[in-house]
Amino acid sequence: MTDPTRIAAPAVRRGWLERGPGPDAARGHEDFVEVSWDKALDLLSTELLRVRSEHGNEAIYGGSYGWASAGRFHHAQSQLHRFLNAFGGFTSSRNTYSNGTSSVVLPYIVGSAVDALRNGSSWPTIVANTELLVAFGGVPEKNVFVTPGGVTRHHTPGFLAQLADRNVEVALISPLREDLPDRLQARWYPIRPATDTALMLGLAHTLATEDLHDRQFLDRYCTGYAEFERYLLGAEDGIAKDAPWASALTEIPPEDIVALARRMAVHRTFITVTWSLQRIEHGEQPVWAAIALAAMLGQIGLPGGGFGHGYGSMGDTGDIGPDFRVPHLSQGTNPVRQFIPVARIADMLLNPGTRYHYDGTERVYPDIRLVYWSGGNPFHHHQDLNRLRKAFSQPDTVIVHEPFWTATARHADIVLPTTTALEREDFGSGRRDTHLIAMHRIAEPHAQARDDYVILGAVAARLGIEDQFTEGRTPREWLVDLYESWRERLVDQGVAVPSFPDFWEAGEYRLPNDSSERTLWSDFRANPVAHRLATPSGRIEITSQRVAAFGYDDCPGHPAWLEPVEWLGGERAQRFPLQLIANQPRTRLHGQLDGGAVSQGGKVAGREAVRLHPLDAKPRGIDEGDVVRIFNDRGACLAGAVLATDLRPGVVQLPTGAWFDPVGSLCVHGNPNVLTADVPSSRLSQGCTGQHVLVEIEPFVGEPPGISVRRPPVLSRDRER
Ligand SMILES: Nc1nc2c(c(=O)[nH]1)N[C@H]1C(S)=C(S)[C@@H](COP(=O)(O)OP(=O)(O)OC[C@H]3O[C@@H](n4cnc5c(=O)[nH]c(N)nc54)[C@H](O)[C@@H]3O)O[C@H]1N2
Ligand SMILES: Nc1nc2c(c(=O)[nH]1)N[C@H]1C(S)=C(S)[C@@H](COP(=O)(O)OP(=O)(O)OC[C@H]3O[C@@H](n4cnc5c(=O)[nH]c(N)nc54)[C@H](O)[C@@H]3O)O[C@H]1N2
Ligand SMILES: [Mo]
Repeated sequence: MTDPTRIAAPAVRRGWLERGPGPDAARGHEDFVEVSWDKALDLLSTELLRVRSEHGNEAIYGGSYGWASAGRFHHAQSQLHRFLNAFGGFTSSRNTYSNGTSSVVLPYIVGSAVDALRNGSSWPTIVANTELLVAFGGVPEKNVFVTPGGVTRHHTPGFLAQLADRNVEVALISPLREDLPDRLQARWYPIRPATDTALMLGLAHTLATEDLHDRQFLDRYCTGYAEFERYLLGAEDGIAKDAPWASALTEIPPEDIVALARRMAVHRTFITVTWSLQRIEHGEQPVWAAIALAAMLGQIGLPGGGFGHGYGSMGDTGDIGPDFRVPHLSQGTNPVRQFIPVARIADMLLNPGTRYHYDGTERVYPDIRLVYWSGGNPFHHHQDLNRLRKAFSQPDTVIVHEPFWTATARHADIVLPTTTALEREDFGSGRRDTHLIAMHRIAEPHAQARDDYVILGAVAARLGIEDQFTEGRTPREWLVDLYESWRERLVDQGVAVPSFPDFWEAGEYRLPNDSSERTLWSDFRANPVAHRLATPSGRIEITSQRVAAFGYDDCPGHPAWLEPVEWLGGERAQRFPLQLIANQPRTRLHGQLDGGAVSQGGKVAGREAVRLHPLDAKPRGIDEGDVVRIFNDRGACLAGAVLATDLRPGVVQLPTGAWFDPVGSLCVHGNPNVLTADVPSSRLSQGCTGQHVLVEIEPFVGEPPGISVRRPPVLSRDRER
């Protein structure tokens, strides 16, 4: 709450204040001038009006991707979208960095992305019925403590303990042993990163050639298996995707692949794929191949069998709360149709007017003049940050609301300090949560910080849209109103819900209708006609004619092995021979509270810890605790070395989230996104591929540069104040 990097007062970049709006390479390199709230809000409203009248609403990019903090009413992105909609709309973003590849490809395979991503089989059903859990990417326990909106009960660790108690057999397929709790006694298959599809194909080939596949299931519930089988057998390309073939790519012994396939065929088998597997080049393939594999086993729709996505990726996956909408603020509607797939932000800013492919269509990037961000940190979440810096020099104006001086705030022109969730009132609940909690204010706003809602309300007043945006309510009045209208609907359905004052005092309300017994696609299995999937065939499409018809060579019509660029088996690995896994951090949510004690406690030599195998460290002269330089041809970062044997040699792990702290193209703090490539998963989904990147590592010689991002940028006071 009182970190030195809290933003104390509205601030304007000096160059923007002195020279006015316009593209500027100085953005992110200049000092700031603190101004009064009135001056900041006047500048902001005048600039919004200028951009709208000169370039139209489409020139405003308000995608504003990011998590912000827990709480439903003060959700920063919803507030901003509601405001911009009232102002006439904005260019928006689609999908997520989390599962933006799956959310585009799943509808072609199973008719909907929502089913697999939100309504997956519940943990209790899995615990009670699964005999063999084949976990691609593991079930990383570090990830399950968060869900958007704020999760109130942490159930997943308990379910993992139950799995261990029942001695469920687990195959952990991951380059990192720690992706599954030790107590599960999994068999570890330390796969070469990015080759899961090859392993799945090898397993599928074994099932097909040993006649272990469920022909009846494939006939009745699926379409396009025959074409996929021809690919498996190598009918067209002459390459059988058999266990030896898969072994050469995955570096898992062929006999282990065959043995695993046979075990999968005789047991109730649950195949899970973490979201990380689709956050890479050709990320559609492991998801599609896993569904094809589960279909061949014929257990989709059976309790404890079939396919699951995102177990261990988030707290809500498999959780037992109801499928329920808790009170939330309406965003209104956006009159502007223009959007981008969210991870194409830098492409859009750098290439206005350029054509690109997306989901079977050809689109054109808009010409953005004003970027408005609230509740997100693109200098955390986007790839190739040196390229993003160039992209951020393009617009006329960048506006950021933040509680902290993040790198994104430092790359803005107008920076407005906001409260944190601790400094205001709200209610919180995550998807599949079992409770709605009252979030009481526990501290006064820091310095001059204001709620996003209050800031946007004041801008709305200057723009003549205050009534539309605020409807005349204070935040407390909104909370009461949203809660009470939600309560009325439930009471009409016969559910007992306390009044707002009672809820607020009790501090929480247990939501009705737990759904602890749940099997994905059980209805479809019971009656594939009445519950047909929303695919063209109504069935699971192991081959999709629609996807095939798009003609994308980076996403053909059925699951296939497509060689990525950033992998250990390719040409690029000769220059950069280590595969860096940039996964979610154990000690924080993304870049949030990086200055706090928990996150700082995990740093090594003041930088983010990079874990590497002694077999990779020793030949490079790297010892435990050394400051190392991690680099490739896009950039470099410093990190603190930790030697570990629970990861595959050749693989190094540096989580995301160290605040970007650039000195030239070097991040001195250890943000992996200076290294990652800004390339999409494919032309189909245009999803984020930040999980993998090839690098080289060397000891850092000499005195390492200090960390400056732990202090605010240089600030001076406006003379008029
Ligand atoms: N290399 C690589 N990159 C990745 C990933 C990866 O696997 N590898 N994963 C990606 C994924 S899955 C995601 S979801 C993204 C996450 O990326 P983001 O969601 O952008 O990251 P956060 O750090 O959560 O950013 C939220 C920001 O909101 C601010 N904030 C908190 N409360 C408030 C508030 O009330 N108001 C306002 N205005 N701001 C507030 C916080 O201080 C914080 O800076 O990162 C992606 N980036
Ligand atoms: N503590 C914490 N929890 C979080 C978050 C956070 O920032 N901090 N972020 C949340 C968000 S927004 C999201 S979207 C989810 C993301 O959930 P995920 O994307 O599933 O999480 P990651 O930790 O990035 O990756 C999970 C594991 O996949 C493994 N993996 C990487 N590459 C490969 C591969 O090629 N093959 C195989 N088999 N395994 C591989 C890695 O070892 C990694 O630990 O996490 C959520 N949970
Ligand atoms: Mo995410």
